[in-house]
Amino acid sequence: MYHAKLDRFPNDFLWGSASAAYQVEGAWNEDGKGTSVWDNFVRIPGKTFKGTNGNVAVDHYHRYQEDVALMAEMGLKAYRFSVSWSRIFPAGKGEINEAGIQFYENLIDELLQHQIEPIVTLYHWDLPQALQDAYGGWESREIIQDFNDYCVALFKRLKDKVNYWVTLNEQNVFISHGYEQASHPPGVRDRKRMYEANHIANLANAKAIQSFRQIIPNGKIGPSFAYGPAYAYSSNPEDVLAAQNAEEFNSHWWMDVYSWGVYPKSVLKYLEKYDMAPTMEAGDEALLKAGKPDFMGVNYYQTATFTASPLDEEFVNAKENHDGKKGNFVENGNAGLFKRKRNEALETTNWDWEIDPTGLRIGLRRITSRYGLPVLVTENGLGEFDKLEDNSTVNDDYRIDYIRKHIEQLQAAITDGVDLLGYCTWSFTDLLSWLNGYQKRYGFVYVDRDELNEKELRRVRKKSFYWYRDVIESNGEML
Ligand code: BGP
Repeated sequence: MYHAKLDRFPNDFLWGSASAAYQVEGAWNEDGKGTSVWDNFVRIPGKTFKGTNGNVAVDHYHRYQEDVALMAEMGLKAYRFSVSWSRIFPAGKGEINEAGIQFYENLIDELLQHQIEPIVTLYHWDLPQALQDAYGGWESREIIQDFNDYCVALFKRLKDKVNYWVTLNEQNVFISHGYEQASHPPGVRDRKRMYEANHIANLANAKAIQSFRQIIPNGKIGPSFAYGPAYAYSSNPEDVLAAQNAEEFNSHWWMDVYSWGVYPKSVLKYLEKYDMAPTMEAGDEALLKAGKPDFMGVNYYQTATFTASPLDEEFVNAKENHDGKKGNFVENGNAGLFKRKRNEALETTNWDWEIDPTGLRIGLRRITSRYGLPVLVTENGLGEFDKLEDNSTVNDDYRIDYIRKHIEQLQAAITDGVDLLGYCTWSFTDLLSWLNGYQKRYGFVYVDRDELNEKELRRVRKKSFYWYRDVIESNGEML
């Protein structure tokens, strides 16, 4: 669809930026915080790039006022951040840790004073270790009640201050990395357990939304889904079918449940055949159906391109690129369903992520036609090496170019009819990339630290900082 003239961004469009507790806060054991599964996982040798961890991260916990002042200077309209469950309930449940909740209240007050809309993510992967130990975390139905109690505590405390809430960040990522690839906690490789844990996470998500309706009836809530729209490698119908398989297994499997409370039929039938289907108990379907979100949160980084894969195909384990040395792509997939190929039409980042602004529009369109829900882009951005020049600036024209092209596609999507609430870049300041250390940078604000040396953690405005400020000020006119 080409348009002679594009619609404008709505006047209340949420120009934002995002982060997650473990990646920015630091203060991992301060003010009564309990240990999270990530606090421990990063200590296992070989799990993260150069053994990096978030003990100090970028020290947002102590420097939030300075960071919010920078957001205000930029004119940011919204800031998405996550609450660390083990700050609120150090053992995952029980008594509220007042000092922990106070930190978030202070942060929110600071944002509101500067007219920045807080978008609160309830779960961005840092599960209290106590719940992992007590009953295996996401593998037990006990977590549904505990997650609900934690969410309700936050809803009640923050209901007059926070309108926008995100339930689970990238359930598809933390579940598949945690239980299939073993690259996130709890480091399991077992697909049957993965589908069980995923079903329990779906129930927890739905229950939290159900509670939200009672406590904050006028607020907005939804999950953040890591959506990588599937493309066919060629027009060969076998490839088209492989892409459809990938879309159903990798995306509809989650988004259908969020939106409609049902699993896609063909995937469910396949899992039943291989004895991997999740256990459905009485009441599950009703609960899933009661958890309909107000919007689909979308974290978008790239599309994925697929070709057919025969039943007897064998895949080598995909070699992950965590050091920024380009050219590591290895074909991988699911025998009998699909095989992922490099899309030669697209450039990649140094971490081998394909750069595809049009894919964002395609994804937003697919969500709009299939689910009819408003969309909030909760993450999008470029992870790259940055160079601090003259100790005072970073000329990150590549990041400006990346974000500009994605914003252009947002505007086209709005013109196509997508109901878009806002756009949060990943990220505001530089931060810890879970498995890639500190050298893979995403921010508008450079943080002067490296993998092993925290230095002074000085904040430096990058060129993209001033550029995004102008974008916001002109409501997307000046790109
Ligand atoms: C998403 C996560 C973010 C962030 C981002 C960039 O999957 O929600 O927390 O990390 O990806 O990924 P990475 O840090 O691996 O480059």
